[in-house]
Amino acid sequence: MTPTIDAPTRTTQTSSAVSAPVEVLEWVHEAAAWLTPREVVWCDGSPAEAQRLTATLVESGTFTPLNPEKRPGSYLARSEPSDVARVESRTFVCTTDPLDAGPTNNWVDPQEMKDTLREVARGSMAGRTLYVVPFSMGPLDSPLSRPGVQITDSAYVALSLHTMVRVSTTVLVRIAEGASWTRCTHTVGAPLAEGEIDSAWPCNDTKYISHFPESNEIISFGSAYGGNALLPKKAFALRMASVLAKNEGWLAEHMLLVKVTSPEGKSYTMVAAFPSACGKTNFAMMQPSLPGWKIETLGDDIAWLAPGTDGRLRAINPEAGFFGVAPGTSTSTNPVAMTMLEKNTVFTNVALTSDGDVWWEGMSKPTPEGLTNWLGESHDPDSGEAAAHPNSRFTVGLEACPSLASEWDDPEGVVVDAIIFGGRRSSTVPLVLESRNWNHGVFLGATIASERTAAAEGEVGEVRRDPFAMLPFLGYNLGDYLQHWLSMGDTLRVTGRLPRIFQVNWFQKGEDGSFLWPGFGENSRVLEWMVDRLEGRVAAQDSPIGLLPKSLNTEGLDLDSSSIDALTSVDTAAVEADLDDAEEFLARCEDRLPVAITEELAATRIRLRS
Ligand code: OXD
Ligand code: MN
Repeated sequence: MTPTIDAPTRTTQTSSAVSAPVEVLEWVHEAAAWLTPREVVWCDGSPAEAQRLTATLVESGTFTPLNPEKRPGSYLARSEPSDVARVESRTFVCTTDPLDAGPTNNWVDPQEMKDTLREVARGSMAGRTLYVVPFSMGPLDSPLSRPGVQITDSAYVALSLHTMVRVSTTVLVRIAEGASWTRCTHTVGAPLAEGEIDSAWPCNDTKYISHFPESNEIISFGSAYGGNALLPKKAFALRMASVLAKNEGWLAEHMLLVKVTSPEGKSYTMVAAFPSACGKTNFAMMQPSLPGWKIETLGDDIAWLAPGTDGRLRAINPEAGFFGVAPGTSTSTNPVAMTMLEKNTVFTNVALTSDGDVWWEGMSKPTPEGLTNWLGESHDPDSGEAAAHPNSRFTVGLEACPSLASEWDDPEGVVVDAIIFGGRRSSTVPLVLESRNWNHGVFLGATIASERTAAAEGEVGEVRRDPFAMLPFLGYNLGDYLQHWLSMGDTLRVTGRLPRIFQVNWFQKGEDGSFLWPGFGENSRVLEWMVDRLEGRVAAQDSPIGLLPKSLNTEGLDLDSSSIDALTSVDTAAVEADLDDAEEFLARCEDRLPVAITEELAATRIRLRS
């Protein structure tokens, strides 16, 4: 146990001193000497603290309170127009050996990055409050959880952390007892001069989202938006955690987590990896169209998976909230989310209605009159511009979700029955298939590609390879990651309890450009097929790319046989071209690409040609 001393609380905001381990205290003192905040506030995650932060944000103009009769306890924030999404080009993995960051990350030497940041961020908290936020990823005291501490000079970020993770001073006790923890430093990079009026969304045009896996540390400069700033989310729970997971024998994945119950009353846990903005939140809250089926939500973005003492793969959602994409969410696409968002929600970059409520594209038709757009300007419906930013978001706690599964806070996690990989592909990838075995499943994960959306900077619509939906989130070499997945199979195989692996694509389009598959609640038909496979109730049809449904429950759907055929068959030429692209992409791993992946690729080619 490391010694603790009472952390000085140079603030009127916290009523009592927090007992902090010396290592945390020293880190905060060093950061304060470098970043020179006006004051340091130690956060405890209490409702009273959330109220104080909210009041600060209303006072500073960051939050516009919404009409309490329409959206009680809810607020609208508008970011700077330049700070609206994750900035992958400014996201760095800093390892001594560039090969450890691998071919898919922006690499900088750790010392060089530290030296740069020391200069760039010197004094950047001047005139601001440094909030110290201790948090647990996952249920406090779960063997699967990990602690961290974020310092931030953004009240918006500190409040969002209250929703997104379990903020608690108990974490400081665990650190004092010896738990290793992740240091997360965040500054918006906008020092305030004496007497200067603050902007509603302080940030800096220069941004650095830097990860130091060797010292278990993250430093983020210049942005207050989402994954750039809420460091426990993408930076810790995926990039840093993926490294911890490789070293410790578990998996940190960009996956939703759901409990699916069949009409027989039997429950199955499924995890599903999809690239950003492919509908993970809608899937996680799906209302099955098939009678008797039930889906309960455990998580919509990140899952940590580890073999339990029983040898089975178990999962937790390390987060405690949703930071979901608003556009496209409606009572028809996601009624559960619409109920969840009725109150106590922070909206960022959505449109404001004339009666003080929120609106976004896809929420309702027609577009209401008198909207104020995400930039705070009067919206011109004829402009062709969106009123809400395509990456506008809601931030709300897990417990607000009407379909939340009771196991969401279970420290033991849930046993995983099936792993699903998906992407947004208008062609080439069928509606559903099952992998031939674990290694083939890893190959399917390795070859995911998806059409880009607005969740990150870049050309919307362009197909990019996104292995395991982890391309922007992997903290180490992709080749080593694929090997780690293969090795996890070896571990789980010993106990004979391997989850089954499936691939899906809800987004195939017909010649007229419209979606072939109705999606949303109708996706339960695909889950039914998976459950039938798990139970050994249906045979599958072998194909060069995996096991396809012999028949799928399409009863009552307005689908002609040619659509069903397109959804469940193999387009050999398109698959060959896709394999070429995947092969070229994976070749970037050079000699770290596992032989088993090369073998799966070759075997698929042989099957396609025979
Ligand atoms: C997210 C993302 O915000 O994947 O979840 O970009
Ligand atoms: Mn995500």
